[in-house]
Order: sequence, then C-alpha cells, then structure tokens
Amino acid sequence: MTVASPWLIPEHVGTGRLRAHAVDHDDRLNLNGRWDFQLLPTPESPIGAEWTTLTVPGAWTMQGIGDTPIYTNVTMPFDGPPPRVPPANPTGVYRRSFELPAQWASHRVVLNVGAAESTLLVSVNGHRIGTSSGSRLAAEFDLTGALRPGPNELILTVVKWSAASYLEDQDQWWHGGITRDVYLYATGDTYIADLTAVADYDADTAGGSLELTVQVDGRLDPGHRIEVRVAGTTVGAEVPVRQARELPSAAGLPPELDDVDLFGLHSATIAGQPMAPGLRPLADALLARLFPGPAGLVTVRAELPDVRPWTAETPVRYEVVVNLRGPDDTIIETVTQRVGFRRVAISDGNLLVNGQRIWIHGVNRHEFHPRTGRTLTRADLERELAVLKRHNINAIRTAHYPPQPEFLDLTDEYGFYVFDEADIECHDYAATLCGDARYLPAFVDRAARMVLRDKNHPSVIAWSLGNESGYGPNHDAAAGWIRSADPTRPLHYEGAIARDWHAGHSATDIVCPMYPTPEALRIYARHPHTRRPLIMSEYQHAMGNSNGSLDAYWEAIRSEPYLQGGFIWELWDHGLDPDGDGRYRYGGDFGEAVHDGEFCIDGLLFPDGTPHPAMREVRHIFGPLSVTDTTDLLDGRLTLRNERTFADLGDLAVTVAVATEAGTGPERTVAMPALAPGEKGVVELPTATSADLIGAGTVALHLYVRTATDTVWAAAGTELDVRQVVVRPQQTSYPAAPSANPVLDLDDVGLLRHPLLTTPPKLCVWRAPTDNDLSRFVRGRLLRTGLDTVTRTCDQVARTDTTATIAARYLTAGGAEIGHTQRITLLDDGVLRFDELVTVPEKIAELPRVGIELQLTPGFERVIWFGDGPHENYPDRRAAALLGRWDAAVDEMPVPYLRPQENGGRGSVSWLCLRGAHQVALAFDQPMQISVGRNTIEDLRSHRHVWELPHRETTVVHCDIAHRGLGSASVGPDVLPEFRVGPGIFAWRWHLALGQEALS
Ligand code: IPT
Repeated sequence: MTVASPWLIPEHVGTGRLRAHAVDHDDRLNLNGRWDFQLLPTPESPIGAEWTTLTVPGAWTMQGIGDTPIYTNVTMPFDGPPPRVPPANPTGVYRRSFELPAQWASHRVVLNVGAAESTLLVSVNGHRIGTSSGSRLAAEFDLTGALRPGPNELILTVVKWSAASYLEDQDQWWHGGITRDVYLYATGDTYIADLTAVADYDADTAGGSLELTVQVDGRLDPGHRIEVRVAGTTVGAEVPVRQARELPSAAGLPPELDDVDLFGLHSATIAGQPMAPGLRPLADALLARLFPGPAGLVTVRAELPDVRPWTAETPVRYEVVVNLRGPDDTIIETVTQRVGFRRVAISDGNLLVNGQRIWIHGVNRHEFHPRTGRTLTRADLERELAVLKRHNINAIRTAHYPPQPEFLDLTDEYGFYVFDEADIECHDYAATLCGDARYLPAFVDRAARMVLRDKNHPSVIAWSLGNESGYGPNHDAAAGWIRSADPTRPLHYEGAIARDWHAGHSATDIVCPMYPTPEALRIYARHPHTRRPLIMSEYQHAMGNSNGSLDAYWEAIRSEPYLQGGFIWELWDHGLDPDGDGRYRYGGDFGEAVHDGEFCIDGLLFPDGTPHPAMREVRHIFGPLSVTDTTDLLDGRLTLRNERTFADLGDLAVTVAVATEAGTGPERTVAMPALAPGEKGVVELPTATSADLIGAGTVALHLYVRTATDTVWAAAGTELDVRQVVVRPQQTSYPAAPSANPVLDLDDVGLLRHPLLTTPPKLCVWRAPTDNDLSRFVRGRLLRTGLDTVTRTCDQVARTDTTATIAARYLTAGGAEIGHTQRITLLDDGVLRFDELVTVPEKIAELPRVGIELQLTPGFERVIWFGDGPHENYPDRRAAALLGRWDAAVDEMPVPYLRPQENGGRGSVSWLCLRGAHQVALAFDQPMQISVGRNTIEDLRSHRHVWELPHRETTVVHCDIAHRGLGSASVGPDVLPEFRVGPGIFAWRWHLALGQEALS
C-alpha cells in the first residue's frame, strides 16, 4: 500500500513499514557503496536517462551534485505555513541492483534504510513497497514477495522537503539524501521480531533481575520454543500460538491449554542443568493461564543474585543469548543482546541510578562530520566518545534526534548516561504544531519508534520528547505512549517547563531549563514547591571563545539539593569542509539565501575534532578527584576526595610535581589510599616532593591524575586532570639580563621608538569581539561605547635623558575620554620601567580590557612566560589553568576559532620573554592577562574565517591589567559581574628589556 505524494501529507509517517524493534539480525547483506543516482528538481519530475553515481551513506549535499547545504537555526529554509512544501523540491533517485545470496532463497528478506532526509519511497522490481518519513530513524520493509532470483532492482526515492520537515527544524545544517547504512537482512518464516530486556538492579540486595520479552512472528506452530542464556544459566519457555481472544471466556480451560505456556512462565525450565541458586521462574501459573499474552509473545524472568551493576563509571554488561527453536528442537534463529543491570528512579526529587544521586557532566551532541555532513563510521564514533571520556564527560543528550544505532552500543560499552531525544523540533512553528492534530501521528510515531529501538540500552537513562517545540497536546500524547510502554525511565522535555519550572509534570519528570544563571539554579533549589531534579538541557553555550564561569555553575550544583548538572551546548563546531582543504564553512558560505551565519560554530570541539581550550576546564571541573584540605601541605600531607559516585580510584595513577619560576620539578608517584566514592583520605607526599615544597621559589604543587590501565577509550597513562595547590603568592621577578640598546627614544607624539618595535607600547581598551561580546544583550553595553575606534592625542611630554612622562587622551567614538599618563624610566641596566595610570570615566560603563599593546619586528618565534597556562585561559575560565613556567612557539599561542575573535589569553602572568634572534622580556609588578600572537585586533575583527587571516611575521603582545571574562552570552548569561571591567583608575608598573642577547 502506498500513498500518493506522502511528502505533502502532515499525517503521513509511513506506509508498508515494519514495526520498529530492538533486535539486530546478523544475516545481512550490506548495500552501502556507490549507487546510481539522479537529482530531480521536484518529486513529480520524470526520471531521466542520465545517471551519475553517489556514495551511500552520505548526504548528497556534500557530494558536489549541485544541491548544497543550508544552515538555519530557527527559520525554516522555505516559506510556510505548515504543511506547505516548496515547489522546488530536490529529489534524489537512488538505484542499484543486487542478487540474493543463494542461502536466502526461501527466506524472508527485509530492507533497512538507516536514515533518509526527509521522505523515503521504496520500490523493488517496479513494485511500490512503501514510504516513510522521519529523517533520523530506520525504515524497514518486507521485500520478500517482490524479490526474484537473479538481479533485483531497488529504487529509493528521497524527497528533500516534506510536511515532516517542519518537525526537523533543528539548529543544524539542512542536507538531503541517505545518511545512514542501507542493508538487507534475512530471517526464516518464523523469526524473532523483537526483544525487550528489562535488566534491573536492586542496590539494597545487590541483586539483578532480568525480564525478557520475546516477540516471535511469522508462522507460529505449537512447539516453538524460546531459550535464553544469561550469566551462565539457561531458561526456556514455549511460544504461545493463540491470541487471547481465542480463549474460552467460560470457567475452566480446555485441556490442551495445559500444554501451552501462555506467558512463557510456568514452563520456564533450566535446560540441561540443575536450576542455579537464585534463578527461578517467577511464575504464577494460574495467573498466567487466566491472562494469556498475545500469540508469539514470551516473557521469561530470572533473578540473578550476583550480577555486577551497570553504571557510566562501571559499564559492566552481560550477554543474553536468545535461541528460537523449532518444534523439532533445531535452532531457527539466535539473537544476542547485551544488557546492563541498573535501575533508574526519581526519588525525593533526585534522579538516581542504582539508588545513588548522580551527576550529569553532560554535553549536547549532534551527529556531525565535516566531510560527509553527518555520516559517521564506527571509528568516528569511537574517537568522539574517547575524547569525551578523556575529558570526564559522563552524559550525552542526543540533540536533537536518536543517534545512529551503533552509537548507543558504544555508550553502553564506554559508559555514558544518555538522554535519548526524539526527532521532533518544530522551532519555527513551536507555538502551533505541538497542538496541531494533523501532526499528532508524527509526534507519537517518532517518540515510539525511538523507544522501541533503544529500550534495551542501559546507557539510555531518560527519554526526551524533542527540542524547542513549544508544549502542547501532541507532547502529552507522546509522553503518554512512552510512560505506558516503558515505565523504567523518566521523561525529559524542556518545553514543558519553559514558562514555569514547577509545571509540565505530564511531559517531564526532570526540570531541564536552558541557559539559566547559576543564581537561578539556587533559587529553584530553595523554592518551597521544588519536587523534581534539575538537569539543564542546555547551558554554557560554547560558541567561539566562551564557557566562562563553568565553575560557578558547579559550585551551585554541588552545594544545593535537586541540582544534578546539565548538558553543555554543544559538542561540535559544525564547520563543513566538502573539499577537504581545511577551509571550514558556516552559514552563508554556500550562497544560501536565508542562513544564520556562524551560529553553528558553537562547540567544544573544532570541526576536525580537536578540543577547544574550554575542554580543559570541562575536564577539570568534572575530574574524578579533588583536593579538599591543604592545611598540612608543608608537612607533606594533603586531603583528597573521590568525586565519583560508584567507582573507587583504583584505576588511576597520581603523581605530583612542584612548580617554581624556573620550571616544574620531577614528577613523583603518590601512594593513593583506597577511597570509596565520596570518601576523603589523607595522602602522604613523597619525601623528596615535600622537601621541594619548602624550598625557595616554590609557587605551586601540581597533582597529575592519569589512567593506570588501558581502557577502550584511553591507553594507560592518559591524563584525566591536573589539580593545583598554590603554595605561595607569586613573586615578581625582573628580567635578569640587561637590555642591549640602552636609550630612551620617543617620537614626536610621545611614543617609544626602538628598532625591535613595529608598534610602541600603547594603551589598548578593545578586543576583537568574541561571539559572546557580539550577543545582542552585551553588544549594546560593550560595543556601543565606541571603544573600537579611539583617537589618541598627546597633551604633554616632559622628559630628561632617562625619564619621560607622557600625558595622552584617548577619545572614543562615543565621545568619552580616557586619560593615560605613561612615565618611562631608563634604568641603569638598560631596562625600561613603565608606570601607567589610566583613568576610565563613568561614561564608559564597561570595557573589554585595559592594558598595553605592542608589536615586535619579525623574528620572534618562542614565548616563555610565568603565569597561568599552558592552555588559553581567561579570568572566568581558569580553574584548570596551572601556575608555572611555560614555553611555547608564538604560533601555538593563538587559538584558531573559526570566526576570528579575541583568543590565546593567559592570566596571572608575572613575566614573559619572547625569543628569536633577540630576546625581549616584560615583567609586571601585578599579575597580568597577556596574549601573544601574529594578528592584530583589526585582523581578527575584519576577517570572517580563521583561514582568511593574513599571515604575519610580526608578534603582537597584549598585557592587560584588567580583562573582561568570557561568559556565554551568545546564548545565555553575560559574564558574571565580578569578571566585568568598569570605569575607574588603573595604575601599574612594568619593565621592558628590549634586545637582550638570546638566552639558551
Ligand atoms: C537552543 C537550541 O535548543 C539549540 O538547538 C541551539 O539552537 C541553541 O539554542 C543555540 O545554539 S534554543 C535557544 C532558544 C536557547
């Protein structure tokens, strides 16, 4: 049965499609590869004679066939209202032929199309087989009747725009085509159609139980049996052949029913071995007979007293082998299912796993690949999940649709808590579609098929109804379906609480707001109506140089009830690189008429998978252990706490090293006490380390936490965190070597002249706006001040041979005047001392920085600094930064955010040296925020992509007495008040040694 033009019909979800299920059939024929392809301008256009070829899976928009990607956030890429579909509607026709393997001759053959965007039509050998919509779930069709010996021709037609596109308005690229695997599988005419494994764990008794429901379909004869093996034990039960309605309603059962186990319960037996202790059929034979299940449905239950539980920290899984035996006892089919025993519950306002309140150290994760669009290999998934594990991330929201199936196999194996999200986002029509009954079938279909597919994954601990779709009856319908079908997991839906955090109970069990402030979390936690756990569905918008104050969120979360964490938005920068030339693109780069520019470049990972520096902060704040008491540090003792929920720290190796201004000393191993989850314990530092600590020049103790054993996600020795204890305040040292060129030379406007300077040390009050600075909430205050164009006027220069006092004014485009007095003194050793006095008037409410900028001639290649490092850090993102002496290439200092902006900062710097043929040293009497790079603020401001920046050999140095934090205001709160820079008087002293002989 097919429907004409299903892409036009909002009620359409599929025709001829098989029911979704959780069983994987191994007997497969892979149809991935090169397919014949043609792109039609509309679905109604006739198929032409010209075919090209295309790779399946893979979006056609990434394969140079003329239809290119479009990036929009909220806005639909075509005019509505729903269900209107634009007349120009790219339609891909995929064709290939296949022959059935000889051994499939009398088999039932099913086609699985993993994902097609957005409406799929299937025909085989000229027969119309069926249709499906929903771009992120597989569609399956029984092809058996349409197949023949020899070559068979399969045509998959994929219509890009449909009535269903309105439900797929996620903030990501619009692509077209088949983006997941395509394959055939075969079964016998009696087969296992589905499997539901509820593997429960009771933390009080430390026992597990398994309830396995097997749906057998096809020809059902008396005598078919299901046999289940788990944890070394086998349980068997007969498959009922009758429907419930066939049973007599009168008292008494016909004698033959005594032979039929209707629930598969009372005949549960242990095959071939004595019943294991604790494994017993939980049958009530009488009940089973009174309420028989439908034909083909077998439920087997077993209690397993000694299972080890599954958690994200201890992802222990067991293999369940299910055999379907024929009446003659031969095995017809074997299905293997991995299970993890665990219990998810909400109790007293806490989300519990195995009875414990857990932390959600989460990220939102889209399916993204810079070359294919969103088609990922298993190796891609492994790499991605390994990066997350290595950064102590333990939770993933599958924003905003169910992931490809293998992903959840890996999250089960690696250990993650997953919030599995239905493919529903009608953002542009959020106010209406959630209540539009024409879309009701699609809401329920998308939610139900996700649950049916993913119900057996221990990693999935909550179902999400989708994203940014308002809240209406269609949500409650989907919620009702899920609650009834799977009472073992809570529901998550942000729309239900968007207006009122205490509302929306029918659609969400978790209060899951987006982008609240840390303060709002505290208010919720203390509110008298609070009953539900709060897990932020999105926070910490990672766009560009961002993620300020992650620590402030976690201070609130760890100190208040009900708060359990959240999912950072988001994992990937969605920069596309169809040509593989490293020139990553964002919205507008494909000539889209309507687009949202760089807003898709908002991840913790660059498009190539390299972590942003913010990932260091993430890793640190989610780290497995903390230092809780340092009182006895100088006696060689520290108190550590195991920050995990389930596991001890036996899998970690801890070493310590002492940081001084001269560098970091040797690492020495710490003998760790056995610490149970949450437990504190005292560690004794190695004697030699204790001795170093009290030695001269010590500034900090660094504590390295690494894996001690190989895991699937990291080799032994992988660093998971570095903790720091600052031992004594930084001292300012003064550049030791004398300056080679001891003159104080000024130009006629009072600026220093020196052969190594291309730009003299000048006041700088501007930074290349970060994405957060450009947010509409911030830009008014920060950018409208006109600080980006200041004009310097030199009022007075008073000088002697060795001193100069320069009074200057900086007039902003906004009409405000900043006063700057610079007093330069040439010291006996040739070093220049600067005394700076900057007066920022009240008229300038906020500014990005106050500091000195200078630029050095070409030839400086290395930078050594003493301060926070080694990675980029800012005043509100420095929890993971380590005080020490760091050394890097100048070219490694900048961070290549795809849209150029302020970057590469390092805080708490007392001194830095730039080295090449010469050495230039700067030392500060107060710790400064610095940056060192090749490009000027104007370079960064005026280019749209990092790969367009001019290549320069000069070195630009900034040293700021005050520098604004980063915040996350591109979506979310601005920089917290304590990290903003406002008007006032700024006074500091620093030294500059220009042109020293290069030191080794
Ligand atoms: C939120 C969306 O859920 C997410 O998909 C993404 O668009 C994010 O914003 C911004 O990058 S919705 C917004 C109204 C907060």
